[in-house]
Amino acid sequence: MDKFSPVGEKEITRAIVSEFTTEFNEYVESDCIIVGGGPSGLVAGRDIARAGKKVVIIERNNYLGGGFWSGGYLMPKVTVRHPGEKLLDELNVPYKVVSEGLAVCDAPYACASLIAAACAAGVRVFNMTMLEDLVVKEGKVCGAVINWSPVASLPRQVAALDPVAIEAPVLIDATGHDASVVKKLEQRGLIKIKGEGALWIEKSEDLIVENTGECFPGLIVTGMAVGAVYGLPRMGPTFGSMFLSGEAAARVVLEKLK
Ligand code: 48H
Repeated sequence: MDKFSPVGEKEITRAIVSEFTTEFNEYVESDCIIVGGGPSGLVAGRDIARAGKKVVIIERNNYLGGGFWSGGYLMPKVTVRHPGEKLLDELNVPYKVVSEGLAVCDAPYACASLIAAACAAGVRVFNMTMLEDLVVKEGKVCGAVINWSPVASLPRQVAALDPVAIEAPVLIDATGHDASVVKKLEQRGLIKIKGEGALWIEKSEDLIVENTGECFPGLIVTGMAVGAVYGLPRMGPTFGSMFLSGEAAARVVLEKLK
């Protein structure tokens, strides 16, 4: 049996610290910052990175995927209404067509495949990192103020820590129901959020995709955050519009970066 190499504590610590700081330094300035690593943010990131752009996902949890892991209820199956299954085809995720226009697949399989596709495309991920505020200059969003997630739960007197700013000409709010990024603008009276509407599956998904776009100069909104901003009906446990909204957000970003 092969023995492990004699590498010890200090080499491991240096490997992590130097790799992270080099990468972080490089991504202090990106083409696009995506806040939220759920399905819409991952799809958007994948497509933007595939176009050769420098894109970073800021995710407050230690895992990516958001609500995609659990799919629907406490039953890890994801439903996708047509044409959302095209993404499953691209990712080679097996699914079953259970009725006309409705596919079902395993949530962990689909979520893991999407994360792998985003990473393979070149998306950088800063997890355990949360958006605290925005950089807004002359009426345009042009950066994110971030901090490590555990800092948020520390008492103020313990953690009198200054946040960290990173820059990009365009940001995406992919924070789901919370619309946390747009909320930062609302807190300053720069925008008004309508709040998510009640469930209406047949209406919801087309509206989410149609309304995906720039909601404030420099800020694109995608996924469930679109519903929260514009007061659109929600769709419950079905995910096709999250994929299509992520694709639409990427198209808007790439157009702006031209
Ligand atoms: C860093 C943050 C912050 C922050 C939040 O909820 P998500 O999965 O979002 P979407 O829009 O890609 O997908 C929504 C889908 O999961 C869903 O809930 C559906 C389809 N619901 C329908 C219905 O009717 O209920 O992911 C958002 C991600 C999460 O991972 C959060 O942890 C993260 O954003 N996040 N990350 N800083 N301030 N706020």
